[in-house]
Amino acid sequence: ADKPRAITSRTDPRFEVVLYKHVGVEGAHTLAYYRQHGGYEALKKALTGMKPAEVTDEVKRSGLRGRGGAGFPTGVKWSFMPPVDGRQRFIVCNADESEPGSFKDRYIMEDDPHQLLEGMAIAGYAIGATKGVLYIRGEYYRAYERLREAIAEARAEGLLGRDLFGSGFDFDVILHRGAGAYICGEETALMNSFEGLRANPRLKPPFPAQAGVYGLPTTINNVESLASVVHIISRGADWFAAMGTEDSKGTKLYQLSGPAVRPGVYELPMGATFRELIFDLGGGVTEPVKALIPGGSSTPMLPFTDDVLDTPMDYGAIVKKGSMLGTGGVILIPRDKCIVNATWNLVRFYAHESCGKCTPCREGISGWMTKMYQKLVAGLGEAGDLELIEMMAENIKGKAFCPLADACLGPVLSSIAHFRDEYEYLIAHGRPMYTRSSWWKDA
Ligand code: L3W
Repeated sequence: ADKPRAITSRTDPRFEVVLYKHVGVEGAHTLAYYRQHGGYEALKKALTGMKPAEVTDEVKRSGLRGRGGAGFPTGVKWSFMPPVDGRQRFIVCNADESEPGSFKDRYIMEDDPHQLLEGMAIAGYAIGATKGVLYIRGEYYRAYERLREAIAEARAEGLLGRDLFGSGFDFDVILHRGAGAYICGEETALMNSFEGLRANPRLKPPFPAQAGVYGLPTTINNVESLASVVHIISRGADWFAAMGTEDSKGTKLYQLSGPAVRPGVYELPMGATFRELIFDLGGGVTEPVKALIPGGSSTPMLPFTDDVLDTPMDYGAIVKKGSMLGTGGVILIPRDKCIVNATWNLVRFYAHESCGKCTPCREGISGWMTKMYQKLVAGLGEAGDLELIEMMAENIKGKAFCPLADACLGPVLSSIAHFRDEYEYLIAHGRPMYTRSSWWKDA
């Protein structure tokens, strides 16, 4: 309870906080506050001074890449929308933030909801969508309430609805709550869930631009991506592209959890290093750490070495180290935590969240992989079990219907690759190398 809810690097003189500038400020969620601080000026600028294609070009030039985890270029995605043909089109905001270790979108929605609504309206204008669908994770009730109030305020002031800023452009937002399933963050499962269907992923292609919500042209972006658009339009693509690295532009919301002195959310220019995040801003660690997960639980863990700590947190550099940026949700794993049990915790999560549609995930992750980990953490592992897990992983990888099964293999294969000795110790001795774990009876 004494931990700060969200920290920004506002005190760091090297750069300006953009997306989180008003997060944590009392009253920042109100329309009055937002407008006092320049709110909806970017939307006005787009609607009254730019053609839709110019907005898309500006976002393309900025180099913004999707902040939901995959890093797909946002402006390029917008340009996949077919030519306007009279059919209803949708801009969908994926606010189903559920990736373990990710908690950045939440505070935008709770403390600065108009920033997101403005970003959605600008995106809607760019792609010709008059309807926005804001699909929010069911557990985010406070954020849901704040967004509901913000939508009502914006409608009352004519910032949502008909003929915005006298431009002739109509735009409104439908706020839809999920019911607590991680799979709804997968974009096609999200659309099924929104339509009232069971949240099974759909086959891609067709991509959402061709056949999205109700089979109509749709673009889906993450909360942080849409919030970034507001600033790209108000300050220009060059300003955004001047921050970051060659392949990763702008600022990014990094999340720090685990045994850090100051866990929280930090906004940094793309390409800041893990060391800056963990030590300069996070205040260091409260106990020895052996591994870090760079971008949410789906991204393979890396050993906590000087080489990894000095890696820039951008889309390219982390891939070279064998993992990926993902959502930027950095999780620290203490040295004294049994790695097999830590991994089992994640396997259990994916097994529970699998939708069961495809065999590799249903039988592979929720079935066999789960049984193997249950066996290991019970101290009943045998010679050959690790090879069996690796063989199973090889047969699941790339063969499941959506990324969920591969996401589970991230922690499994990386923990075996970097901490094989811990697995082997547990198998050989029937007890873990590190016993500071609540599950282990004689700890
Ligand atoms: C048109 C093409 N559109 C790709 C679009 C596609 C989507 C975006 C990214 O998973 C990752 C996953 C998690 N024509 C296209 C195209 N697109 N090719 O681009 O697509 P994709 O398939 O690369 O990724 P995805 O299915 O969106 C996202 C990882 O993120 N992750 C995060 C998970 C959880 C959260 C959360 O809780 N908020 O983000 C962490 O690592 O593993 O690999 O829009 O349609 N040819």
